[in-house]
Amino acid sequence: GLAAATEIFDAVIIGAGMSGLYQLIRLRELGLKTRVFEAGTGVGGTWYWNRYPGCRFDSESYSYGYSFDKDLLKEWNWTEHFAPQPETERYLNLVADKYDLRRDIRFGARVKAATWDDANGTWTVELEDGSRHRSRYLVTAIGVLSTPTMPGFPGIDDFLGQSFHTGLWPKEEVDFAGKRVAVIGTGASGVQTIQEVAKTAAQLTVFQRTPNWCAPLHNGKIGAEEMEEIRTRYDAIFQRCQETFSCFLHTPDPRNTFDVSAEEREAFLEQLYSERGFGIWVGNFKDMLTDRAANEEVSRFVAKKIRQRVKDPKIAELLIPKNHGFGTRRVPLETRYYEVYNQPNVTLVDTKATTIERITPAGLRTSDAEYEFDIIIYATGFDALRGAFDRIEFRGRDGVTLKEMWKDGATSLVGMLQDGFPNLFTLLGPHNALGNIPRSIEFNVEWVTALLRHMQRNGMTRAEAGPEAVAKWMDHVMDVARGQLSMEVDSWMTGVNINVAGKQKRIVARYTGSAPVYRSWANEIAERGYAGVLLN
Ligand code: NA7
Repeated sequence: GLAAATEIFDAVIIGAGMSGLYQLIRLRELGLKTRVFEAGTGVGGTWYWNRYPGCRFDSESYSYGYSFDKDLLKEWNWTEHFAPQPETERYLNLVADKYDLRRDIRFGARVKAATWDDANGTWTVELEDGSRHRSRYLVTAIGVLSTPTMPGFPGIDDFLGQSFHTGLWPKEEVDFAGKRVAVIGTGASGVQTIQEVAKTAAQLTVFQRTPNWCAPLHNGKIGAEEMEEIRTRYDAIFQRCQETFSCFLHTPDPRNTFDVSAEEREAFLEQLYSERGFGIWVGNFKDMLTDRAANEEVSRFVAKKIRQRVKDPKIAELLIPKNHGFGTRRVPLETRYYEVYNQPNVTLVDTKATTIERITPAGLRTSDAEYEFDIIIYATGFDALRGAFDRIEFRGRDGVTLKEMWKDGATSLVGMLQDGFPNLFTLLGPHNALGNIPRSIEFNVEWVTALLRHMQRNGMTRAEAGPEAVAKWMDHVMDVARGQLSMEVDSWMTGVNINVAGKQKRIVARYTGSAPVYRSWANEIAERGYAGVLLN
């Protein structure tokens, strides 16, 4: 009960990743007494947990950092076009130092439950250590890909070697030299891990169930001079991120695939394939992700590249997706990933043909072979989007849990407010613009901050999404998803995770519209005095 609650805050933020840190900075400006609860022992969220070899983002570094602090932009140097995890973790630690954020963060504090007390107008937040904390406002900054999932193979705990999930990688260095290593999973994390581990492992066996369409990252170092030049362009860079479809520097080409001659098309695709970053995915012909024939054309081009890069034609065919088109799932960006399969120390196992039956003390067993390993790496992904919410018991105004309310798919008002859950602000909550995520993080944090400022000024203490506004927003979410080829494919983007009970069916799990349209919805609500938000 409330009597047991020891501390009362104006606001509690769950998570000290990129969202939580920035939200803390903004809430301090409002004069709110704020406490952040963070499960890890340091700041960084995604960039704290994902320390696996080769981990980096696929956004251009200079488009990824915070844009709100001009001095920070002057002071910080990115050393690669796509910074590796240690650099981004260092960056977020610098932010925490600069703003002296750690004094308001409690580390090693995992939130278990949060219950709204309607009589008092407060949340009671319960940690796994049993402690309870009361707060008027509750902000979730718990990430979109932050709940790692393990496969359901029997015997996982019997393995006598070392095993790791990419999203829960230890801080200690893991040495692969001379080791027999298995990687299970070939999503973005698996691809980055594989290309790194292949450099030193004695033997690397990759267990692939579904191949993904990967494309070259074309990373490179940023020297002092280039960094100075980039710095002069920051305003334009961040301006561009506000204008593009998914907040990357790349935006769809205004032409349709078949508007141009076959030669022109080939030349354009060659150019995209040779350029840095996500251009080939989000800067391609504008009909590439909605028109089947257009998509097949691009898929054919990328398949040709894979066949050129992989020497053994049988392995090349295994690496080419057959049941989904290019870009209909997240495109992993790679650095010599396909060439890894030309190395004598690397083997590819197709687990659709020969399924993994169990993990054994010595390694693993498939339907046709027995393998021995020193290290097994699970690159098996996350219970994405809703997963981070499902593992905390949020109980709202009517005693209903968020998990119950969302059982057939999450709902919200612009991803940030919930009907029946007063004063719960869900940063990057369901159906938010994703893409180059920090841009949406800044937008979300600033939107929530503006709402709280509005409430302060008007003597209000309660905000909740109104049901009609939620219904209208969700209609829009469903509308924009129609006609997207990605909706026909199983992936975390369509809410499918074979390792999680009840998540086998495709749903509209993410917002498929553009970030500018997303922002215009949220901005319009604010501009109309928070129309559709119940305030008092
Ligand atoms: P992903 O993209 O969800 O990839 C997970 C991979 O693990 C994928 O290849 C899965 O195959 C495979 N997997 C998962 N469970 C199993 C089982 N039980 N057996 C065999 N293979 C399995 O996760 P990532 O961490 O790579 O990336 C997540 C996002 O983080 C990424 O999109 C970036 O935006 C950042 P499947 O495809 O399901 O057949």
